[in-house]
Amino acid sequence: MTPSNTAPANNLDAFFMPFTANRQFKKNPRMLAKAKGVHYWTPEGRKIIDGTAGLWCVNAGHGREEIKAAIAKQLDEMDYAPSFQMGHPKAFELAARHAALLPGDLNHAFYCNSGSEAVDSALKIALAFQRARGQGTRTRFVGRERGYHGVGFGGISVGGMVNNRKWFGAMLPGVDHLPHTHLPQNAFAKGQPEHGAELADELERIVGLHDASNIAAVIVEPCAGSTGYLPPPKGYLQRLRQICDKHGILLIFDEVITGFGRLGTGFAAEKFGVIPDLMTVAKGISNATVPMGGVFVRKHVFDGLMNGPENAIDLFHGYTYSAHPLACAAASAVLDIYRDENLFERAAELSPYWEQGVHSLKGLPNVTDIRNLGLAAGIDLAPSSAPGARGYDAFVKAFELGLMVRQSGDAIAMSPPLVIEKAQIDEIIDITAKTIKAVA
Ligand code: PXG
Ligand code: PLP
Repeated sequence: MTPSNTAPANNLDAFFMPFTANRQFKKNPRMLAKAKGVHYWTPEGRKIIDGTAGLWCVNAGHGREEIKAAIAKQLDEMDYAPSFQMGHPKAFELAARHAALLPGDLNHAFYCNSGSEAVDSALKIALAFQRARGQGTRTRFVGRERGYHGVGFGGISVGGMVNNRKWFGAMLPGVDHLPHTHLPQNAFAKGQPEHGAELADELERIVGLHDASNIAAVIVEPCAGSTGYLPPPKGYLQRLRQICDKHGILLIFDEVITGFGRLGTGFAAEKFGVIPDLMTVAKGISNATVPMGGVFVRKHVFDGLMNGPENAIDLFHGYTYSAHPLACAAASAVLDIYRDENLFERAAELSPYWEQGVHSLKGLPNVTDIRNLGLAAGIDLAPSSAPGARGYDAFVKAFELGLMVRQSGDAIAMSPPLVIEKAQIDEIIDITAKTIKAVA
């Protein structure tokens, strides 16, 4: 059959929507047709303030002309080039720029097309590194409860979101999970909570069970995003780093959400002064204009993989679209924006105002916890008829009232674009308050 243009208008049936209640949505769709700055518009022209930077990804705001121009120019020059045994200049330029931006000696960049691919790539780099240094028995991974590391089989294996795992049978063998860090005694903590650094010591217990000689890497989100935003307890990440160092275990930070400014620094690694051996990124790397992900790798890991004969392939892994020219052009233009508009500093400057705003919601009906760090926050609501029902109602209500939020169970998460203005933060808080009251 040749493609036809006679598809019936308004037929929503064919698109199998990701992470969506398809039948429910199609009965009462929420459509987006246009975006600029910190706003979306529905096809009917209703304006929605973007409280979530899309899906935590449009850090520099929507419709950036500079990115559009860079993508258009690249498309004009060269649409696509392979990166297996050949290359194109923009990939090398971008990697050098990322290396210069990253803390410590995270000096090498592997590129892919999403956070899920970044996680799979990082897990494979960790295994290959351990094997290359003669420690091929190190095949186990350690993740954390409530962690989100995308939807590949590697990512769901180390991830800790029950619904993302329970349907899919056998996953990677040899994975343990650290306990999550959401402690009741930290409720309504502003910024990093006081309690819970000792939860990192669970890694010692896992090492005691399996022996360090069998463990390749630990992967955590430095600040858990998808599960409803859980900033790390004070001292927790430092402790994890120390235990990994003691046992020769690689530490992977999944910075798909925290990377590129969300915490008011380039990366969470900088914010917390803890340098992981590998870092995964996506989302803000290209401001979500062209799909892109990456793994940033420290010198000792990269060097460890360069120890074979010079004519041997160093890593048997890569994607057709690794370092896609359009993604590289977009990512480079985004770096210019982050630099020229000081957006990471801007996020840091706005975060006390944001903190004050979100914590002003304490005391509203059913609000059981509020967490914040940088320019993001999580708000827990007490469950209503069924788990997740109140959270979903809040998400729908907020959209009706002109605000986009994210829902995870009965938690609401918010992470506005870093270009947000104070008056727009006020508007987000105001609509959130109305929403919470409306779903009481
Ligand atoms: N790691 C982390 C820490 C993430 O947050 C991924 C990996 C996977 O990235 P991709 O590009 O494959 O989706 C993510 C993605 C939400 C939400 O509602 C969060 C994500 C994606 C979609 C929705 O919180 N995080
Ligand atoms: N499936 C088939 C049949 C392929 O040929 C390829 C790539 O060549 C892939 C999957 C992987 O696609 P990608 O490199 O875009 O991840």
